[in-house]
Amino acid sequence: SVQPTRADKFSFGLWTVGWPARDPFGDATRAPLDPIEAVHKLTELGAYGMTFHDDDLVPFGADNASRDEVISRFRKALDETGLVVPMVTTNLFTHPVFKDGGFTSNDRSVRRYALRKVLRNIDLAAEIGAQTFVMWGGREGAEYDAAKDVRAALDRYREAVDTLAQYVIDRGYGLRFALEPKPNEPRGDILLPTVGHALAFIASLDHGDMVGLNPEVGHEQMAGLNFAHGIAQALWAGKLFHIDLNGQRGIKFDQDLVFGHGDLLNAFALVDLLEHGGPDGAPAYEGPRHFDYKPSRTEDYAGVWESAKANMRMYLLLKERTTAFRADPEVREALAAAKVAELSQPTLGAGETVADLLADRTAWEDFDPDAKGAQGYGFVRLNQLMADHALGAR
Ligand code: 3MF
Ligand code: MG
Ligand code: MG
Ligand code: MG
Repeated sequence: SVQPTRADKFSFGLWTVGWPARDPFGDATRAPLDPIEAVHKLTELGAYGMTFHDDDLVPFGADNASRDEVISRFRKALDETGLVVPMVTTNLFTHPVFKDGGFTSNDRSVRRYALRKVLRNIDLAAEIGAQTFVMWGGREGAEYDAAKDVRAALDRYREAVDTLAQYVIDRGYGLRFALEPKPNEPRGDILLPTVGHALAFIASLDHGDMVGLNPEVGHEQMAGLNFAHGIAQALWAGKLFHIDLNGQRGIKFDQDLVFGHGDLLNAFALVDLLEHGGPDGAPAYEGPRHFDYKPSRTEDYAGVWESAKANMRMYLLLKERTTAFRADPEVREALAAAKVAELSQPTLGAGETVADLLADRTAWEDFDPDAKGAQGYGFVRLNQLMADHALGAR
């Protein structure tokens, strides 16, 4: 069915449906959205969760009394609806104090303040029952090469993440961290620009076991990269802790379109991987299906809720189509002809040594590279079958 239910684990950032549509060239086109209304509306539409930045819920600089009041009002709405908060994230990018970064600002006092802000937010995340704490370092970067010592910045980034992870251990919180890569925007160049850069960074941490990724469709596609490939590598590394689903049309500014409204075939491949890429065709990812999109600036609130529905509908349509794709006997035959499963077979035999390989005449002396070079792989036929299924033609 393409009717969303809680079992689908759809979640939305409060900053997505709540985006008043201010952009660098124009004013807001929508009035602010009350977080309580967002909780009720998203529940009605079939979502199971909502996520937020500290400052989405409690305005930056609010005093303790008003902070407590906002949070208790919000918790009441969660209790009434049963909506959960699987993830909380942190805003180290809006206030001018973070214009040169939070964890990696050249100014040490700003770095200390950023850590304090995040520690406070981690307490809230644990209190509200989140499992994942996402960190997107949108201001951790530079425009000018001489202005940033990138190796020192990575040292400070590592120091910050390890410090926060140690705090989570000391407090006994069950939280895990997920870093969100992005190549640029708002900084000219952001640190940890892609899934691959972030994986290499995580491998250098003291508490790397508690730290994974929150990759976003558009962030990889902004750099011309294949998102489904990035997710496959994150899964391969055991680091897909969370995901930001949305749409992007090629290498340009961060569009944050509805999921599937950008590169539809890559979205098909992604849902196929998430839903059927585990052992024996089981899902490869069990976490929230989280949307981080922006309802376009042209939309009023009716359009906002239509776009929220569109995200879930696109995901469920693709889930349905990928299930049909996997069940189609002709697809199975085309996959076999393309030797897709043969790649899972180790290149050396069980117990085979390099000496054995050197002694195997079929691997070299009797191997006919010209004959093998002439063979067709049938990949285009396979891709057309995928396109047929994506278009509902089979
Ligand atoms: C920016 C983003 C961010 C992150 C968020 C952490 C404002 O392009 O994607 O959204 O997703 O800060 O979840
Ligand atoms: Mg984004
Ligand atoms: Mg985006
Ligand atoms: Mg995001």
